[in-house]
Amino acid sequence: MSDKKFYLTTPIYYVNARPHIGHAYTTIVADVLARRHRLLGDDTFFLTGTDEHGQKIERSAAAAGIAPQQFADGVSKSFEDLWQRMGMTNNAYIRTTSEKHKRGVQKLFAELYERGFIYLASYTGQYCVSDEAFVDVAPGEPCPDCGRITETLTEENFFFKLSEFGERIAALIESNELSITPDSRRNEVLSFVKGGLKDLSISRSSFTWGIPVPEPAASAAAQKHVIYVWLDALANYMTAIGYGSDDPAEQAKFEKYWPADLHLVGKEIIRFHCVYWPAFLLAAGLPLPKAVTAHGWLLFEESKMSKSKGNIVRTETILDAFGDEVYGKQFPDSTKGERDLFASDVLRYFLLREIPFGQDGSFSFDALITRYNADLANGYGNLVSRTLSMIQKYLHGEVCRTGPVVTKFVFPIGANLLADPSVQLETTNLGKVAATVMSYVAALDGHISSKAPWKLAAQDGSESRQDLEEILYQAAESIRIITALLYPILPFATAKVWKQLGFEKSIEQAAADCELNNLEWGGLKPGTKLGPLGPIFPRADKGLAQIMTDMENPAPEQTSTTHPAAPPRTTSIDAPSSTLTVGGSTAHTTGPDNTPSHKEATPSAPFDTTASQAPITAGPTDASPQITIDDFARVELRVAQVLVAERIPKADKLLRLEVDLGHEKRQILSGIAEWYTPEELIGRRIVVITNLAPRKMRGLESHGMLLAASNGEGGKPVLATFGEDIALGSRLK
Ligand code: ME8
Repeated sequence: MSDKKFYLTTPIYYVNARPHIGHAYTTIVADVLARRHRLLGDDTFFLTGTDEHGQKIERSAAAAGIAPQQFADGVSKSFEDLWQRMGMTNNAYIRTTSEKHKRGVQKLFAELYERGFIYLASYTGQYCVSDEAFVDVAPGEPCPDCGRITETLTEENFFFKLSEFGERIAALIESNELSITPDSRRNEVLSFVKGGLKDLSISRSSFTWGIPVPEPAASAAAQKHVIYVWLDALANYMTAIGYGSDDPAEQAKFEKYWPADLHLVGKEIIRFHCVYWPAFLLAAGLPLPKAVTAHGWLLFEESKMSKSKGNIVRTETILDAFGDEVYGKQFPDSTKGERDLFASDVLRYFLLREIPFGQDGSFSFDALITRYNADLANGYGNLVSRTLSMIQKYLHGEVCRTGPVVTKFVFPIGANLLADPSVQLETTNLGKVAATVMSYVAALDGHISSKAPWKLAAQDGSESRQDLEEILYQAAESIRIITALLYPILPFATAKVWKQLGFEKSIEQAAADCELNNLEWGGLKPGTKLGPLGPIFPRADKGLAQIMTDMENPAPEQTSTTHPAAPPRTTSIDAPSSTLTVGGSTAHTTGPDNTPSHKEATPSAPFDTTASQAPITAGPTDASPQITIDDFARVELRVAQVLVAERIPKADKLLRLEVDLGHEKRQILSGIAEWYTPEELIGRRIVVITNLAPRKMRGLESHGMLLAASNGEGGKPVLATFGEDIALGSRLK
């Protein structure tokens, strides 16, 4: 046992949609590191959880037609269930709607207020709901981080004196007291901090789904405020281990584990963790986390996999497909739990091996299958089964060594292994470990082939018998070491290999007893009887890629109609917005077989000026896939009034409109110039799709789309409008 503690965290995930493999990636990396630190003997605490407050969640719940708490309960459970299916070893699962968290956040806010770091002021500026971030852009301009539409806010807010902390934070980063890796992220944060920090709004008063600002600050404000969701969320790292609790046991836990040793995050939230969070902690007089490490993004079809873009791969697809089709077919009597853990190993290995840590990396089902077959089925798995079956066949299942010890070490698993940095699972070399270990597998395979134990077995005489024993001992002992090295990455599969090697103690217990850290040659004792043998990694058929693709894109009749908080499987909330067939437009939204296609996930629109595109027509056509009510709810349709309409020079088909949505005004470009004069549009109440990603045309941004129906193919589009009075901004549902 070491006398060190190791507290590591993942981001807490938003509950606006169910998990995808991007979330699994961070949680897998954290679990690998947690297992590694436990086997080193560190008192390890691994935290994950869900981020459940804020405007984004409030709106998602409203779109689903259920209360935010009920919505959050459903999605948070789908994250928690998934981590359980995957055998994650998190020590706690924090939910920001839990009472213990709310108490802790209010304590932190009150602390900052009492120490004079919070003041009340009025805020007018742009807010990106998707990132839950205040952004420094002009009205109408998109968010500089995610490119989505920003909203103009004018609110009474509590402000945090972030501007006072720039120099201290820069010094802490430069001295590495707050370590940020990789360097590119460290430089990004430093240049942001050195560019000057502005005070930060840390409350919201225009909606209610959040933790109320506590007294005495609350009484100082004219309105009711909820705490800004990022202050709320970041505090989870402390509330989960007892901050804000009256219980002495919880307080002791906080004393023991805080500060965090490592916050593991995706690169897009580095600023929140390396600027805002340290500033809050400095202001509250609390110790800072020791390190923040940012990984890159999993890309699918070249762009970041994200819930709102809809280009996601669900982890459950991989668990079900690899679990049932590969493991389940080999072991028909296996439990679902075993199949899940097997498939989880496959994904763990792939992500660590394939994605250079810190960089973006593409995901594809083909690559997953190819890597699995090459490294696990044909590589490690084959090495184990050929070695152990030779011991079974030639040595009656017993690891023997009756002759003189010929060699102590087998290339390249040599005496220097303990010191070899390329097999130490640290954040800096996560991707390399799997590659290095696989190079050992290949070398050992070659060594066995060159010594040809099967030839030795066919010869008579004690010398050839001793040589046979020696080479098989070397192979089995090398497998023990390789298996110990791979345990944090492949906990399920290595447990099976461990048993087959004949160890009575399970690999988990050996890890807990710090025995896996013993990479000294000779850990496998001569005389050890092998356990029952069997395949570890059955080969995966190439056809599995199609099975997984089909699972991600179910035929319309398979699409569930459950609400987003319901358990998987449905495309409902994760479906790409571009696959929604509003009013029956199909041409650009479905694949050839009429299933939603990731490839064609570029939003296409009726009057988004690419006049060749099919307009949204009235009424479903036969070609339209069915959508769920949740799909429909994702499209935000609102009543707007045209304030300005004008032609755009050199764009015959395009009009530039300014529309009033009640609480905000927007610019929209529309390809209706052939059918409508600007004059006949001004003053009309129309329907606008307001949550489309902005598009740039002729150097101008379009922030939305008008709704209309065409009279036949290519006929005049007629704008949807209202026969009765209706307030601007009202939502169509
Ligand atoms: O940002 N590739 O939550 P979130 C790799 N609630 N990792 C990805 C990924 C991708 N394509 N997509 C998501 C939030 N992730 C806040 C965090 S923490 C106090 C609050 C992973 O649901 C990655 O870790 O948007 C990323 O930082 C995180 O999920 C964002 O999850």
